[in-house]
Amino acid sequence: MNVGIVCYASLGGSGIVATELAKSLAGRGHDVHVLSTDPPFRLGDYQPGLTFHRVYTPAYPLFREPQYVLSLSNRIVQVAREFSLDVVHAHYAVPHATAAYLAQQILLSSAAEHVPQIITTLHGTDITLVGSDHSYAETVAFSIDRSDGVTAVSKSLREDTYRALKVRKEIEVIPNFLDCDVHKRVPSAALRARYCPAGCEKLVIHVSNFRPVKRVHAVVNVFARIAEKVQARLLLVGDGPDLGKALDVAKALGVSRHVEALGEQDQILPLLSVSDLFLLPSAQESFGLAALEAMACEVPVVASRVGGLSEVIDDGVTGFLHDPSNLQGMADSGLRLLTDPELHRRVAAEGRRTVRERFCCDLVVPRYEKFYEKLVAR
Ligand code: GMT
Repeated sequence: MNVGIVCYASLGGSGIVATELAKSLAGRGHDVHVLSTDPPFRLGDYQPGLTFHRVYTPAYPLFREPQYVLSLSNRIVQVAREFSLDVVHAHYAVPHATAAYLAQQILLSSAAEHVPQIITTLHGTDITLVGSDHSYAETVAFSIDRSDGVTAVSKSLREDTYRALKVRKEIEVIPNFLDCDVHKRVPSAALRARYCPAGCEKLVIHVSNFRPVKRVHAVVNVFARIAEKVQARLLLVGDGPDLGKALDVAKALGVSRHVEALGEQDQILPLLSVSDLFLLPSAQESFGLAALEAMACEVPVVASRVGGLSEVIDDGVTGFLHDPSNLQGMADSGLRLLTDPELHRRVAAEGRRTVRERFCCDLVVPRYEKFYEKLVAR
């Protein structure tokens, strides 16, 4: 099949999933075309069957507003015509579902020989934060409804979509996934010693884009409670508007010297692999790809019981979930994991097993293929 994949290039779950899907589909013999403003950071080296198409949005001095929807639709039309796309798969509804729908209408009105089916995958904040905003909701709901096929990354997100938007379209749940051959623990004593030197016993980690929804202040707060009982260090991986706030909280709680901010990193497997505990106290999380990556590396996760996280983490078995406001509960679960080696071993192993049994690309990508085939055959 000839597949167009539209995604954001910036660090973020939807771009990662879209890129991994593109690579996996190309590996399975499809002709895959990724459309984005920049090469997504996980696109990696040349791979046969995988082509990147940059979306340019020219500036004009009279416009204060970037015209991304227009330039993206235009690029989809060009790529669809040139490569006879069977499917255009828009990751993140805002505004990708709208641009894809517009491109399809342009192709239909020009009596193009080949008009692709439009698939939209809902990722989370495109519904829960951005898409349901009063300023966008009508257009987003319309564009989702007009997609030929719609998927969501969790049951929770599917329900949120029906609740938050006037969407009637059937939504199929296809969970996020990882390449399990790549996403696994790769221990390194030297790296461990670098981040957890003499005097440090345990390494706690948080990876995100440091936006308010991630509640990074809560990460530091939970860590400070853990650090009262265990000699631990906290690695903050990623960057975003709330990083400064997190470091301020660390200072206020007297744990600054135990906290290290590493900024954005495109190689997180080595960092996860030397860690003992992952904290994810988000306000909302439609899936929690970061938690899945940690579990794949045998790092137990303590997270909020919100959104789709309970579809990824089996509370008490593959990690621990708490109400977002229950920071002491999160700290207690973290301490249990860090001080009980048998519990840690069991939860880490169960987490890894869950990833292997339910979330590996060889299990999930064929579900996307089937979804495409069903639509293309109509
Ligand atoms: O919040 C992010 O990390 C970015 C956002 C995105 O779309 O890039 O993440 C959402 O999509 C991810 C991939 O499907 C999910 O794993 C995240 O849970 C989801 N984020 C939220 O719902 C807050």
